[in-house]
Amino acid sequence: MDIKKKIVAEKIEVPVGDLTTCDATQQMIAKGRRDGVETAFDRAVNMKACPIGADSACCKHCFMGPCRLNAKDPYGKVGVCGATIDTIMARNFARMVAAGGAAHTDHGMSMLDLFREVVNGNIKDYVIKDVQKLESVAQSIGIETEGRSTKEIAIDLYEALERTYTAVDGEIPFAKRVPPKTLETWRKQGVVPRGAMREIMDLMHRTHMGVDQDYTNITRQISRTALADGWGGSMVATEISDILFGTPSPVSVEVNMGVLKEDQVNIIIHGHEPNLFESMIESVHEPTLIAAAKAAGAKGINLAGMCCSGAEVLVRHGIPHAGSFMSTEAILITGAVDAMAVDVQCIKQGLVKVAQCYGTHLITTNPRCKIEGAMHIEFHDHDPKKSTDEIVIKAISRFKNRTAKVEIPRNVNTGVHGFSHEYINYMLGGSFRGSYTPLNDNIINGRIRGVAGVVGCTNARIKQDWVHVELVKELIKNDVLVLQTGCAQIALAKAGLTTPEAAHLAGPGLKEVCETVGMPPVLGLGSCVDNSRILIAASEMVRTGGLGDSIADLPVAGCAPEYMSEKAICIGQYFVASGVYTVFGVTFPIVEGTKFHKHLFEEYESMGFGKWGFAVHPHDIARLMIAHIDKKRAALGLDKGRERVLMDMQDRRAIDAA
Ligand code: SF4
Ligand code: MSK
Repeated sequence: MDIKKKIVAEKIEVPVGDLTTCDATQQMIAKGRRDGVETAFDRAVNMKACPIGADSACCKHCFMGPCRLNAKDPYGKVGVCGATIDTIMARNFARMVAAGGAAHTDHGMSMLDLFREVVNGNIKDYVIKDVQKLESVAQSIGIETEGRSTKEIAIDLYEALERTYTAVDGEIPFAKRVPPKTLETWRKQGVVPRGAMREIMDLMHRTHMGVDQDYTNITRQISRTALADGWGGSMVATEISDILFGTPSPVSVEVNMGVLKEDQVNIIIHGHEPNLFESMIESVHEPTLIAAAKAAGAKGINLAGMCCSGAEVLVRHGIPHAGSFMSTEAILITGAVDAMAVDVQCIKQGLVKVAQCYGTHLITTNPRCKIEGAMHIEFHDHDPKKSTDEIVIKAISRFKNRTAKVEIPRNVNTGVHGFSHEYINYMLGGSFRGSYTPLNDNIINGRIRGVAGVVGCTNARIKQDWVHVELVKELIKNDVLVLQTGCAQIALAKAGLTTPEAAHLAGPGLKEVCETVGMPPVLGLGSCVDNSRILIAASEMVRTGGLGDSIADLPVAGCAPEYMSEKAICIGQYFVASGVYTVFGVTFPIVEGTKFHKHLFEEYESMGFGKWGFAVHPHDIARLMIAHIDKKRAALGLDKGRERVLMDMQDRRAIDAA
């Protein structure tokens, strides 16, 4: 036995079927173990999460600490400075929101930088692809479009949207899209965001040692910052990406590791920002590079996405998607990946070792994200093909010199994705009477019980995909239409639930609607920044009428059952602050029974917002979400339209908790 295998053998090994329900990922974890290669799945088993950190009961905001409190007796101790458990947890939560919000808003700012340079004519490789979207976004924030040139509108839009980041006072531009009653709540509670830079700076300041030590006041700024992401940075990222690269519409697409091709040069793009991928699409179609690949003995160049980079082009171009966050190391174990190019966010450092074992080129491209041991080929918007062509050349050279044994799982699934809120509008109403009226009508008449957003990551501490799939099956069985973004939709695509045929798994009402329209019961909307599409869809439902005056009135609920990132916490908070009941799984970084917990999980709803929920088992999560949807239906007087459902004690407890 060589040294590597011995080390693996000394560690705890869990059967692959307990780690993931994804057959392809199971196959690759098993192969990795045979090859002496470990992944995050193996590391998670061998590294117990720190229990104090998991409860967020520790503080390291100054050097009189770190101070550890006891989650079992949360009020039995305070930090050296006297900070209570509520202050400590609120500050920790705040910094997660600041980091998650910064990631999304910086992504949005990169898109806005690109847009400015395109509009000013300094960048020629990208153009405004969707003029209609440009005009509708401009109109939504009061920019005149009638009789004006595309360039004039685009300049005004850039200048207006810059305030999403820089506004030191006032309200961000997309506040104009918020339903009036929801906006009224925000103004009353003092959470309408200024520019993201201001909000994040404010949140970091007040969570410094010795500043804000009132958890309710910290929470106010947490919400304001999160809203600066959801209705600010993330929304800018989505809208500008649509303007530059096209607004998604449904496309049938292949997912899973079987999209790799043994006889072709395989390139994976992983990360978040679509500009790298868009340029890579150009490069792999470059005749000279295709000829070079053929000269190296390949049949062609095969491009696939992973994670949210993959989700961006899956919904816009139907480029195959090879897997979610937790499958990114596993796919390298196939030995078939010639290059994996990454930009920002959710890129595991563990990829470096796995790539080295199989001779794959792991290439970082963004100055914000270099990884020790990875090759760096910097990507520049002003000359994008220089970088992506070079990545293709590296991949071809690795193909030519492939030494790793190739084993590609055969799993390929097909799903339909690309349901932008614009397309949902069109799909339900047709091109002449496109509107959300049919959706609202079907909710009012009870065919559709409500709408759920099931979004977010996959996580090494929970069986990959299992919660996503079981939860969504339970929701659609109960006539709840499901909207998805990020890695979540890949789990459902692999399970075959993103096809119109999956309607047979839905309850009778939802099934009827899906069959009439020809849509799946699970609609994939895009990447994790595209949760902003769900906010717009919710606003549209309010505007259309019949379902209350604010987002908080809607029979909707959100969930990230396998989340792992700080971005997810920020997303959860902006949904809660927008009025949505939002349930998270895995673990929750607040001690139950504390005042801060009560504030977010109970009091927040009475202030006009949504609130947080938590459960781990998919059926428990479904029960909480459905009970909340039913509560909102009852408040709207819509409970008469549906058949009475016999409830057991567990269901009643869920309603009480919701
Ligand atoms: Fe401890 Fe207070 Fe310093 Fe935090 S800020 S580490 S609780 S002394
Ligand atoms: S990539 S944030 S694992 S959805 Fe957006 Fe997936 Fe979550 Fe990263």
